[in-house]
Amino acid sequence: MPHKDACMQIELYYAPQTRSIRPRWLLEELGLPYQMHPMELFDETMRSRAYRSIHPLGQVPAIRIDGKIMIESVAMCHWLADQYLEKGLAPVHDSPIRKDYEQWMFFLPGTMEPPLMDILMHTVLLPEKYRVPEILPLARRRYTQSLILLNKVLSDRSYLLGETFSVTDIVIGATLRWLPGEMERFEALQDYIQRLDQRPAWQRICRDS
Ligand SMILES: N[C@@H](CCC(=O)N[C@@H](CS)C(=O)NCC(=O)O)C(=O)O
Repeated sequence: MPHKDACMQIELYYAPQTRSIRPRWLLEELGLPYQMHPMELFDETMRSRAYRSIHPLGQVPAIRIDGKIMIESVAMCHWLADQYLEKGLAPVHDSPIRKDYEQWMFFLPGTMEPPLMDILMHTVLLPEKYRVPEILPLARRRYTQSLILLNKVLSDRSYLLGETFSVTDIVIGATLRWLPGEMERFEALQDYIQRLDQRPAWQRICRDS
C-alpha cells in the first residue's frame, strides 16, 4: 500500500558523484524532506565500525526511513516511488507499462552497470597494479550494447516509459553520466541527457554538491 504519511522521517548517507545521487534525485523530485549525512568516498569513516553498523559493506548510499536502514540504491528508488504512486514517478501496479517499468529498473543493475563498473574499475578506480586491461574489450562491447539499445528506445520518445518522466530515468539517466565520452555517437542519448539536465530537481542537486 502506498505510504500516505507525509511525515516519513528520511535520512540519506550521501557522497557526491556516487550512486547516492539516485535516491537523492528521487527525493528531490518527490519533494520530500530529508536529512543528509555527508560522507566522503574512500575516507576511513566509510570503513568505521560506526558506519558499518549503518551500511554493513561500508558503502554509500544508505537510507534510514522511519528508523529502519535500507541499502541498495535502486531498491531505495523502487520502494520510495511505490510509496508515493500519486506523484507519478512509477506506474501504478495494474498499468500496462508497469512491465516496462520493472524491466528498466532491473536493466540498470542487472545489465548496464556491471560492464560500466568493470570499465571504471580497470581504468581509473583501482590502483594501477590491480587493473586487468584484458577485461576491457568485452566490458566496452557489453556496455556499448546497452547504449545502442537505450539510444534506439529513446529515439522515438522523450523518456524511457514514453512521454512521462519516471524513476527509471533517474537511475539510468544518472548512470549514463559516469562515462559521458561513450555517449558521443548516440544522438538520442545526448538529447535525453539534455532533457534531464533541465529538471529543477537535478539542477538543485548540481548547485548543492
Ligand atoms: N549496489 C550498491 C553499490 C554501492 C556502492 O558500491 N557504492 C560505492 C559508491 S558508488 C561505494 O560506496 N564504494 C566504496 C566501497 O565499496 O568501498 C548500490 O547500488 O547501492
